[in-house]
Amino acid sequence: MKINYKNRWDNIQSNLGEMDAFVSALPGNTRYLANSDSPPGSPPSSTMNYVVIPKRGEPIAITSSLEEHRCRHESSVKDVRCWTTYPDIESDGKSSLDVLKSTLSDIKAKKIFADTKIRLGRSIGISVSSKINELRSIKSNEELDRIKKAIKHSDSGQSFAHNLVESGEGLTEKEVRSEIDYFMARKGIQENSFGTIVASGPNSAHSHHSNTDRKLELGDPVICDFGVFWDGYCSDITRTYFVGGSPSEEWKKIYNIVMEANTRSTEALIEGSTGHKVDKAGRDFIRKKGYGANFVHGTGHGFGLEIHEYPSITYKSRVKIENSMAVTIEPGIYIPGKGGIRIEDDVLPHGSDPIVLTKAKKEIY
Ligand SMILES: [Mn+2]
Repeated sequence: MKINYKNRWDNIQSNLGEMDAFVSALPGNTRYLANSDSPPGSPPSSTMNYVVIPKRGEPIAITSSLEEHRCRHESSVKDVRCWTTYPDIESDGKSSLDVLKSTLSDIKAKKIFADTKIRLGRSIGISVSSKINELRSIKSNEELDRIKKAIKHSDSGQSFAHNLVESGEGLTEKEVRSEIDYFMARKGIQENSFGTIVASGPNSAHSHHSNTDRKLELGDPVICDFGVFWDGYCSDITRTYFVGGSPSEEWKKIYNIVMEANTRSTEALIEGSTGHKVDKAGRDFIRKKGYGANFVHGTGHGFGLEIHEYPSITYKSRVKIENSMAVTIEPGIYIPGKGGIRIEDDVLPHGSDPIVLTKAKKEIY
């Protein structure tokens, strides 16, 4: 199913009010408006510096000579304007800002919305608007199609990781990471959503660990947190496994507290609820079991074109939950010096029956 860019441009235009144009400069947003099928890469995070959506007429993309040909090939925007500092190359200006200024003058834009601050001088009134984040948070069927494919590959990566970790005594975190990444790369994924995290034993107490040469020991909890891009959209999943396959009674107890918190927050993800209530549902259970101080992060976040996007599901979040607002639910308990457990799913609000998109097994211990 093809992405309907015209729809996205129309939505932006109908939210312009008194403004003459919307200028997008953030990579997730330029991809949303002009090129969703390519993953962000690293670098560049987008082939375009700016996408301009005028009140009337066709959108304009601004790119550098380095990216021009790829941009013309991949972008849904037909009017591509190029900047370069090289005299041999035909261009519309010497910097992205030069080309943006001349473009805004061409379309006679005096007042604009932008997704971030841009230094345009005094002649143009600029207001920062986050409306595009809200539009992006509600996923269309075409987007969900891509997200589900990304999830399918990270699910199979998890079932690979499950076997590897349980029988992986003596392997280093980096070795486990490499095996998981290679397994998913061979399945034809575009790229990883972020650097795959394998955190073992005491290292699993750090919610965002960077992989080390530590060798997996029998009985260790091992947090495996990763995701992949498929046709420009990503997935994000965490499971915790135990080396040897049989955790101590204490770890088993903590594992099942996190499982229950995951279930409670997932069940609270209903249309019309709030981010706060979703966070509180799992957090209250963890607190009641005596681990309130060990759940050190928010419950989840939106994902799609980027691994972290609007909304965030935290204790302070006021966001109203809407159908098809794809988010993660990822409670965790971390005990400094000992280790941690995190169980993360990708979930889609759907009336009062949220749909858990991630299928990798978690009822394990
Ligand atoms: Mn996450």
